[in-house]
Amino acid sequence: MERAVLVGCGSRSQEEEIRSSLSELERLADTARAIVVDTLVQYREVPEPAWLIGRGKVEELAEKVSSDAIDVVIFDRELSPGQQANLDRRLPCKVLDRTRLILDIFAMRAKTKEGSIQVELAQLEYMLPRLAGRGHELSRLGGGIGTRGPGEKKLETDRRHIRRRIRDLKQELERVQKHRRLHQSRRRKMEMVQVALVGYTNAGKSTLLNRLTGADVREEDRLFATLDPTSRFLELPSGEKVMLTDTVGFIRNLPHHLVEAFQSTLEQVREADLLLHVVDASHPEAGKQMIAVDRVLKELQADRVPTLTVFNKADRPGGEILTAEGRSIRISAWDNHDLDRLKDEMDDMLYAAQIHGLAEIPVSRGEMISHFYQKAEVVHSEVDGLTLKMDFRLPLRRFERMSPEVKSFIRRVY
Ligand SMILES: Nc1nc2c(ncn2[C@@H]2O[C@H](COP(=O)(O)OP(=O)(O)OP(=O)(O)O)[C@@H](O)[C@H]2O)c(=O)[nH]1
Ligand SMILES: [Mg+2]
Repeated sequence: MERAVLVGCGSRSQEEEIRSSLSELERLADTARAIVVDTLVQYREVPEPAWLIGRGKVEELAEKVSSDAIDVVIFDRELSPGQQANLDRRLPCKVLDRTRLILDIFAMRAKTKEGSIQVELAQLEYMLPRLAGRGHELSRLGGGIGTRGPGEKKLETDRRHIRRRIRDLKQELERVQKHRRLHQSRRRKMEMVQVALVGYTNAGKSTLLNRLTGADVREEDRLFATLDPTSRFLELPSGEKVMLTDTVGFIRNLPHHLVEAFQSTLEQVREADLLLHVVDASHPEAGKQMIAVDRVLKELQADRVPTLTVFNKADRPGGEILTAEGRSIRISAWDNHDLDRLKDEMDDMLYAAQIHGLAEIPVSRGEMISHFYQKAEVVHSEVDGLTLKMDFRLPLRRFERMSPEVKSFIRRVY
């Protein structure tokens, strides 16, 4: 285990924010398998351009590193390439920032090929401007936190090699994604109604997927337990089947390179018919976490997707009184009755809108007639010569997903 010191900074007026962000950083450091020995905070109105924190504080830090045998100093803010270089020179240990730590955790967690490539790309794009020809200094730091690539292999630190590696990874990613799209049969997916679980890390997304569908995704009281999306069928009380997908959790100041690298995985969020925004309502910072999630959804252009806010962990005493912009529901993922209420609510949001229609089908097309009887509620039907005329009713969403061939028998919709 590596011994770490955490450093937070900002103006006095942000004291509370700085404290809570630091306690989150501590959980992140723990996830990356570091022991947090100490935490320093410096209040300054304006950050020092060359060092982020004041020069005196840097000296204090350097002393602590030597006397307490510290392996790594982790700053709670993103360091500019210049600040990184100066701190690297002055502090006799590894210097990381929040972004690099999150990237490192993602590297530990990546399981699938696609996930691994995406993380490594984000890591290299982050590192490139920070090397400034000093690749040898980074390699001097040895391994451990901040240098881990996917599968715990060491990250490339030579600039020339990094550039080539980025090019290769991008090509490989394209190939892997093409392959995935082919194999998951996009057409079939399009016909399925998609519901995506989104939310802050540790909100209970995987727990909900497991409880609702009997899936077996790892749920853990840790940050970023899930990286790769898992999808399962879920049958709603109406009998409609939807595809429910668990996604990677968000966090405040989610590294931009990561959001970019995960764009294609997160396509499922943008293309979903419904989002379940899961909130840990027992968390003292739940309100802020909701804002952070909304921000990422906007960045992913998913802020237009209909959303049900799920205030989870209602079995625990709550911190804040929470409200959501659209529809919301309070539940505990442990409570079966609550899960039924949640499914009813999903049904309502997805299938309440109904349409009526009139179809005319030749009586010889028995299979088409039975298709309508299966998919729609036939209100009235009569035979007119060689044609069967039927008045039917069905959820709008199901109508939208009918194939052009089926639709060609529909004369009127109202
Ligand atoms: N008390 C209580 N705990 C819950 C509830 N739902 C989930 N948890 C716990 O919260 C922790 C996080 O749950 P996960 O399902 O792993 O959270 P997640 O949103 O998938 O987290 P990431 O994958 O890290 O983004 C676990 O320890 C769960 O057991 C709930 O309704 N009540
Ligand atoms: Mg999860």
